[in-house]
Amino acid sequence: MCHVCCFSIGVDPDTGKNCTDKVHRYILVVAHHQIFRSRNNVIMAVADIGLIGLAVMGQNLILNMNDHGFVVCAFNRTVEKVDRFLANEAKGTKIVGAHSLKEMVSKLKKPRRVMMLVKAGQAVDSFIDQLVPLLDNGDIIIDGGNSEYTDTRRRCLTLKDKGILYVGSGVSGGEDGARYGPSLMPGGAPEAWPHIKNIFQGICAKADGEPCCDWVGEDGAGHYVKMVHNGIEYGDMQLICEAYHLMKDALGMSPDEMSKVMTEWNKGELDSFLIEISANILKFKDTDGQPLVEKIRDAAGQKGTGKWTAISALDYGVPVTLIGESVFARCLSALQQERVEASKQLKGPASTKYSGNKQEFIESIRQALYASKIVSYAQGFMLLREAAKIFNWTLNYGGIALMWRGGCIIRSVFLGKIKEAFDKNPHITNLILDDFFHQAIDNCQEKWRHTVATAVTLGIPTPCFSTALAFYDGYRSARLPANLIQAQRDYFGAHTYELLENPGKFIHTDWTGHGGTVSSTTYQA
Ligand code: NBP
Repeated sequence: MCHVCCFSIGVDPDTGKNCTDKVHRYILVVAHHQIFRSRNNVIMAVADIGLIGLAVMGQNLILNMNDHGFVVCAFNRTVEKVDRFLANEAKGTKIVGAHSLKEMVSKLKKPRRVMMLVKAGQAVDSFIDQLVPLLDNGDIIIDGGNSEYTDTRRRCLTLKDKGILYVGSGVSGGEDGARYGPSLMPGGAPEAWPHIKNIFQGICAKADGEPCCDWVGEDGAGHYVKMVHNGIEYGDMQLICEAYHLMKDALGMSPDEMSKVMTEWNKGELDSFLIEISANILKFKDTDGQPLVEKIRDAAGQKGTGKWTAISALDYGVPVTLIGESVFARCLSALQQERVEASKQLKGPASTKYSGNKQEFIESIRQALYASKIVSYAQGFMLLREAAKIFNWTLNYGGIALMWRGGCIIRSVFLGKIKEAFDKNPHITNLILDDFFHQAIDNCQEKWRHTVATAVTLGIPTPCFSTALAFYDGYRSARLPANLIQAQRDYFGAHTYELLENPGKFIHTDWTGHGGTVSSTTYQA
């Protein structure tokens, strides 16, 4: 008699005898069921989470989850990649695979948790469409890609009607972060959080022992916060590039010298991942012994999240000038051939060399970088505050600073100070009004101005240092020249204006003596 039949009637297959022991009979029947189920392709729900997308982020996140004791079921559109992954990177782990979404879903414990790490856009919608018929009420779909927050809002709403809990989570830290601890920014259906919290807070980076992951807010909040994070990343990168440009052109420093300076900066208030890698990049030599960085074509690429942040800032009327300039700086860099031609014709100052004290100017640049960075983060949080108002999100700003404190590309010591500022006063109007940052800008102000003025004199572009300073001066101005703009608008388009002494009451003036008294309500200029 075969083992299955023996088990089914309670016969010990080794002895052929009827088993009278109750417990043993029970074990035999359970064994029978297990063999029966596997022979009939009834699959056991063994996995804590399913993960779709076996490119760099997906594979590393799966391995990270496995390290933390979670059983992951892997799936990918190109199914051969599942087998390849199981036979190589995932060999010897508890990771299981699936050759179809149906198989993956059948291997998941309930409520089922499915995370996607696929190309943002149509691929996400396509997987959602295929998953929904396979899932039950209360199951969870998580999108860990760089999706636009507007898409995440739409998906949250649509899936809510279908009883599925949808989460859009920012994932930052690149390949290494995904493998050993990313910064995670989940938002969406709040009912999902208790079911994913253990996994998310288990695998994320830790800063001073605290997880760099917490619930961000409703619908698109997670992806919005990730978008602003990426915008700030654009700003930080451009600021470092401006410091590099000044040291290289104004001071004539070599990459090795600049690397040493950045290594020093990384020991103080600028301590951050991006300064650290910039120091490493500057000292990196090509096979011929020459610095590799100087051989790289100066045309920056971009995937869009910086641009989305700037668009969002324009949409909601928040002056996020530094991120905007950093996106435009990449656009200008991309016109490389045009610039090469223009450089042959357009003249600047006779010399780009700084004639003052080199060490003092290096310190000025450092202070300009620090003050500009403070302005950039202040602008980023202004945008988050406005978006929270518009979308009715309850954002925990100190928590967001902590999420960015470790694991992600903009991780830095500085973010700890931002968390402290929000802990002290969660309702602070603007970060630069916090005592610590206010004082820090005061300390840097003179050298910041000197750096920008020198850059202008020498003809070295520093769009982000400059715009940060212009923002600072604008923000601290009780009176700006916008009164003239209002007068101009009213002059040519009867747009009306308010008087200082009577705010809220809009009036129109017939400036030319031949205009009418009717004001405009529709024309915008
Ligand atoms: P990619 O962004 O390169 O995406 C590769 C994955 O998307 C593969 O699984 C691929 O399947 C799948 N895919 C594509 Br491409 N088109 C598809 C379609 N039309 N339908 C279904 N699946 C499709 O991978 P990644 O760099 O690991 O990034 C994953 C997500 O995480 C992206 O949204 C990315 O923006 C985000 N992210 C990336 C990083 C990073 O450092 N790379 C950091 C943070 C966030 P296939 O194998 O069959 O082609």
